[in-house]
Amino acid sequence: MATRITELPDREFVLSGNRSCAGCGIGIGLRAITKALDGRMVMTVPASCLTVLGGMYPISSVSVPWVNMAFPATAAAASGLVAGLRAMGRAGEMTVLAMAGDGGTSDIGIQGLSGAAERNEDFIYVCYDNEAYMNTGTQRSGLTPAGARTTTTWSGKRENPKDMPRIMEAHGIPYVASTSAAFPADVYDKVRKARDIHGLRYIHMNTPCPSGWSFDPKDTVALGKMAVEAGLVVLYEVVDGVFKLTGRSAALARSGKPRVPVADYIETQGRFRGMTDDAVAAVQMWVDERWALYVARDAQGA
Ligand SMILES: Cc1ncc(C[n+]2csc(CCOP(=O)(O)OP(=O)(O)O)c2C)c(N)n1
Ligand code: SF4
Ligand SMILES: [Mg+2]
Repeated sequence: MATRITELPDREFVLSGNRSCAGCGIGIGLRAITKALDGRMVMTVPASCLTVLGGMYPISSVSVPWVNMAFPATAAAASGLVAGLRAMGRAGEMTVLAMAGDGGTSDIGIQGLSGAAERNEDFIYVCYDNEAYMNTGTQRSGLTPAGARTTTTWSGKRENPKDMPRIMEAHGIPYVASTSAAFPADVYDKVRKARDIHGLRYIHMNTPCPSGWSFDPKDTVALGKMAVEAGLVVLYEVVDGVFKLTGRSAALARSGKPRVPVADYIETQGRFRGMTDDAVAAVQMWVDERWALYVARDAQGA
């Protein structure tokens, strides 16, 4: 049964007073992840906003072991941590967690991740997706949505984002999931399930970013939820090739009620300012096609 948010363990591994911006979605997601692993873990993290959240040596705001890694090398570092624990006879003692941003995952880190997935290395990889290179001041990544203005897409990005979970699925790994930091209990349940599976487990987590998306920090959770209501972010998991919608996305599909229009979501954020009606309609069509595919896969379990 799905965990309720009030049932999440009280123990905190992400401490207060960290250096991320107010309202950052990453901390919300990381709290749920560390709770799901009971802190029995070692993390590796590349250059990103997550390293800022973690803090600079000798100060850390996260009370689990953490290895900072070069930008493209997260999955290679995680593979090394797994091999090291195995060599020490300590492989069963803790989970190796690789956690990287959308740029560090879908662009610069994809070769190491693909290699690790091909070898089915025994770690969990979480891509937290704030939809741009935020740590360096908001440049577009392969996961930035169409229409979003960044410092490298002044008039709005033209391309739709890559489907990173499907790329990972194509590697035939045992577990792939899509979640959102706006639903911490959904994050918790997916990491908990992944913890007990061996091999490479990939979890894609949407993390709203008030600074880069240009919205009021108090609205992080509301906007994250709205993205799910619009079908822009879909909650699902694929266990040994079997696809299932989960949580709010499953309820939405079963209700048959209309999704929130993409235009309403776009209106909430400064990054989409100036998007033409045609560009919004194109994104709506893209979302509708993907949603139909998800619903069909859910019905087939494939
Ligand atoms: C090889 C290399 N190129 C560029 C950088 C500069 N850099 C550091 S963090 C970062 C952005 C990371 O973006 P993402 O992975 O999406 O994480 P976010 O900052 O959004 O959390 C960049 C470009 C670097 N550290 N190393
Ligand atoms: S720029 Fe965005 S992702 Fe980075 S710390 Fe600030 S709110 Fe979080
Ligand atoms: Mg990013």
